[in-house]
Amino acid sequence: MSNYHIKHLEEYYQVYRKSIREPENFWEEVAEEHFLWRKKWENVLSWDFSKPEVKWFEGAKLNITENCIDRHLTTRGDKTAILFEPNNPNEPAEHISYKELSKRVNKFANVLKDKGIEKGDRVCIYLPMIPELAISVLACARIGAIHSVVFAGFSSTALSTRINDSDCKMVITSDGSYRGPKTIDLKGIVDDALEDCPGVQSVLVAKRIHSNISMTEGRDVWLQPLLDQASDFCKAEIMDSEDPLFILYTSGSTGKPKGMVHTIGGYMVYTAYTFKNVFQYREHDVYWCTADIGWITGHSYIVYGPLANGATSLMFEGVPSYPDFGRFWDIVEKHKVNQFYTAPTAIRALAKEGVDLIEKHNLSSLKVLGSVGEPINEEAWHWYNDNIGKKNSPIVDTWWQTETGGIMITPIPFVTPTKPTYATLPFIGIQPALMDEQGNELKGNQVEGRLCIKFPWPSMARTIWGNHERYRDTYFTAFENKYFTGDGALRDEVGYYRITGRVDDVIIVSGHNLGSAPIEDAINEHPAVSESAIVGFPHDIKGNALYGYVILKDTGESRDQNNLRKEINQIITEHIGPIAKLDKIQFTSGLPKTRSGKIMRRILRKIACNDTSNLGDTSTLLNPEVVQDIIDNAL
Ligand code: 6R9
Repeated sequence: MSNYHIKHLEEYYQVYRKSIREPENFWEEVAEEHFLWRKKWENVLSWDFSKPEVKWFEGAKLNITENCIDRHLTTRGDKTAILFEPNNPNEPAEHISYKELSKRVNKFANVLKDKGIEKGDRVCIYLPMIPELAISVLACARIGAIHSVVFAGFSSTALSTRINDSDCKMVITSDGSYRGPKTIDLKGIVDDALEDCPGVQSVLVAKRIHSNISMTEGRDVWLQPLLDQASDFCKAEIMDSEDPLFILYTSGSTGKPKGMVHTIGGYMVYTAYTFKNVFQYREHDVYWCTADIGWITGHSYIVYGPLANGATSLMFEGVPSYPDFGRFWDIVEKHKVNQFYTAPTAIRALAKEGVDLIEKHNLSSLKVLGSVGEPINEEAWHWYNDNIGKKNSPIVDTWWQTETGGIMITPIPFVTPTKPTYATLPFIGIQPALMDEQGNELKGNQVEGRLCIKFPWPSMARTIWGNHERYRDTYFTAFENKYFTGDGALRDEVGYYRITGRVDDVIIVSGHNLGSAPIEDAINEHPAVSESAIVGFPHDIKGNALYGYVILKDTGESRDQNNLRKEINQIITEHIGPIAKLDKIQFTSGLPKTRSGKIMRRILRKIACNDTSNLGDTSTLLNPEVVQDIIDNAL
C-alpha cells in the first residue's frame, strides 16, 4: 500500500465525514489505489440488512495472495514477511522473506492440489503457531479453498464438531506442539476427532516435536516430503470478490458454534486499510501481534492485514511465562518490535509479576501499543502505559469482533487523544449507533445503550456457514435495519465510546468468547447432573472466570463433591477445552426460573459476584425461595 497515513485529528474528522457521506466513493478510492485486481468491480456496494445481504466490489476478480505476496516480490522480495520466534528462546528465530514465503506458499498450494483439494473445498487447519500455519492459510487462499482454522487448544470434540459443520475434506496438523515447558499431542487429538468425521479424506502432518505418533494408512501423510517434491510455482486461482475466503467459528450464546463466513475483496481492503492506520505501520517496522492465528485477531492482524501492506509480522510460538514472565520483553528487545498488540488478560498476568523483568530489557523500539479482546480495566491500562509504553507510546484500545472482520472502534495513534478504558472513536467508514431496549436510537452524547452498526463495512461477515437464518436472527432482528453486536457501550461527552461488555450470555474469559449453553450442555452430560447454569464473575487476571450452579440427580447415594467438581471440569475439557473450565462449582437444589422456564441468570450473576444487596425484582420467579438457599451456600 502507498505510504499515506492519517496525520491529525482534523484530518480524521474530514476523512471520516467523507466516508460516511459517500461510502461507496470512499471505499472505491481505497480499493483502486492500494490493491491488485484482475478485473474491476461492476458495483461497489449493494446491501439489504433485512435479508441480510451485503456485497462489496461485486464482479471484481482477484486473488488475495497476489496482494499479500506476489506484488511485493519486486520491491520487497528480501524483506522479512514472517519473523518466527520459537517457543524455546535458544532455538534461532526464522526470518522468512517475501520471496521465501512465496515459494513455500506455492509449494504448499501444489500439495493441496495434488491431494485433490479444489476451489471451494473446505480445509481444516489445526496447527500450533509455527510458520506452516500462516503458510497453509495462504496456500488455501492461493487455490481458492476455504480455510477453517481451529485454535489448537480446542478439544477433539470441539474439533470434530467444527470439521463436520463445514464438511472439511482435509485436516492439516502437526505431530505435536510446544507450549512453554510442555508438549501437546495434537495428532492424538486429531485422531480422536476423526473417529466422528467420515468426510475427511486426508490429513497432512507437519513435523514439529518429532514425537512418535501413529499414521493412518491411506489417510495421513507427512507434509515435508510432499513439499520437497512440489513445484514452487502455483498459478493463483482467480476468485470473485464475494467468494468465501474462510470460515472461523465463534461461540454464540446458544447452540453450536457459528461458522462466520468472510469473503475475499471487502475483507482484504478493510483489514489492510485498518492495519496501516491503526498501527501507523512504516516500511521498516517490526510489528508483533501476540494472538493465535486460530482467532480472528490472528487472521486479520498477523496474516492478511500486515502482509497486504508488505509488513514484517512477528509470529510467536510460545507463552508469555516461558522461560519466565520476561519473555515478551525479551522478544521486543531482541527483534526491536515497533508495534505490539496484545490482550488485557496478558497485560494483567504480566503486571502481577512486577517490573523487575521489564527493567532488564530495552523497550525503546516500541512506538504503538494495542489492546484487544475484552474491555481493558483502568489499572491494566495505566500499567501498560507507564511500564511498557513509558508514557510515550499511545495505546490503541481496538474494539471489534470475529463477525466484523476488522477493527471498528479505535484511536488512531498520534491522532486521537487516548482515554483509559475508552476505545474512543469509530474507525473511518464505521457508523455506530447506541439503542435503548425499546429499539430507539439514542442520539447525542452521554448516553448508554446497546451497540449496533447502521451501515455495512467491507469486512463484515456475510453469513453463518450453512445457516443463513441464524445469521439473520442473531445479528439483524434485535434492531431493525441494524447489525447488533451483542455488546453494550456508552458515549461520553465528546463522543468517545467505552465498551461496557456483553449483554448476552457470552462470557469472555482470558479474551476467549465462551457461550454459556455449550458449557452447560457438556456439564449435563455427567451422569450425576440433572441441570446446570453458568455465569461469569470478575477475576483479576482472566477478566472473567466461570461460576457454575449445578443440580445433582437425586440418586439416594451421597457423593464426594470435590471429586464431582473434578469430573465436571474433566468433561468440559473433553467437550470444549481447558479454557472453559469452571473456577467455582456450587451444588444447589434449584435454579431461579421465570414462569416460562427461563433461568434468571441476572440473579445468578449477582450472587456469583457477591453482590446480593439488590437482586432486583424476583417476584416473577416460579421458585423465589431457591434464591436465599443459593445465597446461603454461595462459594
Ligand atoms: C477481536 C475479538 C469479540 C468480543 C466483542 C467484545 C469483546 C473485543 C474489545 C472488546 C472491549 C475491546 N471485545 N475487543 N471489548 N474492548 N477493545 O476479540 O473478536 O473473539 O469475536 O470477540 O470481544 O465483547 O463483542 P472475538
